[in-house]
Amino acid sequence: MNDVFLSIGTNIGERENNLKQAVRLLQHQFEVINVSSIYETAPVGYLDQPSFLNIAVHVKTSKSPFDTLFTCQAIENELGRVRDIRWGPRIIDLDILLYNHENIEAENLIVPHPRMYERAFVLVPLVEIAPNFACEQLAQARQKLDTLDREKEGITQWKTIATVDEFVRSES
Ligand code: A4P
Ligand code: MG
Repeated sequence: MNDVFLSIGTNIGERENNLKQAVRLLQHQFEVINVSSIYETAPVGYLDQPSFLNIAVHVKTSKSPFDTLFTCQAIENELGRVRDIRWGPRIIDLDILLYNHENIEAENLIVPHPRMYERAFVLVPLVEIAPNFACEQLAQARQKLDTLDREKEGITQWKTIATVDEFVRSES
C-alpha cells in the first residue's frame, strides 16, 4: 500500500460541507487514515476572492500516482468543480502533495506538489497529520514551516477534527 498525502481547499458555498463531501468520496476510493484540523486561510496567488478552508488528508492506496490523480479529479468533478480563473475561487481542489517518497515529473502530474513548500496553507495541515512520518520531503516541509510566520501568512485553526469518522458523520 502506498502512503499519499492530499491537500484540499475550498472557498465557495458551504465550505465545511464541501470538505466533508470530499472526504466521504475519498473514503469510497481510498483508506482514509487521517484528516488534519480545518484551517481558515487567506487567499494566495489570486487575492480578490474569499478566504479558504484547507485541510490535509493521509490516505493509503494500491492505486498508481496517475490513477490517484484521476480519482481526485473525478471527485472534484462530482462536487461540481468548474475550472476558469487559475488560482481563482473553487468549490473544491484536491492536490496530491506526496506519493510515498517519490519524485514524479510528468506532463500532468508533479509530485511533490510544485508549490507546496512555499505555501503555509499546505504545510501547516500537512505537518499536523504527519508527525512521525519519516521521508526527505516531509523533513523539508517541517523545516520550511519553521521559517514561516503562521499569523503573517493568514492561517488560523478553524476547527479541530477528533476522528475521520466523527468528521464525515457530523452535520456541518
Ligand atoms: N497537476 C500537476 N501536478 C499535480 C498534483 N501534484 N496534484 C496538474 C494535482 N494536480 C496536479 O490543476 C491544474 C493541473 O495541475 C491539473 O490538470 C493536473 O494535471 P487544477 O486543479 O485543474 O487547477 P488549479 O487548482 O487552478 O491549479 P493548481 O495548480 O492546483 O492550483 P494551486 O496551485 O493549488 O492553487 N489560497 C489558499 N489560501 N488556499 C488554497 O487552497 N488554492 C489555490 C490553487 C490558490 N490559492 C489558494 C488555494
Ligand atoms: Mg488543483
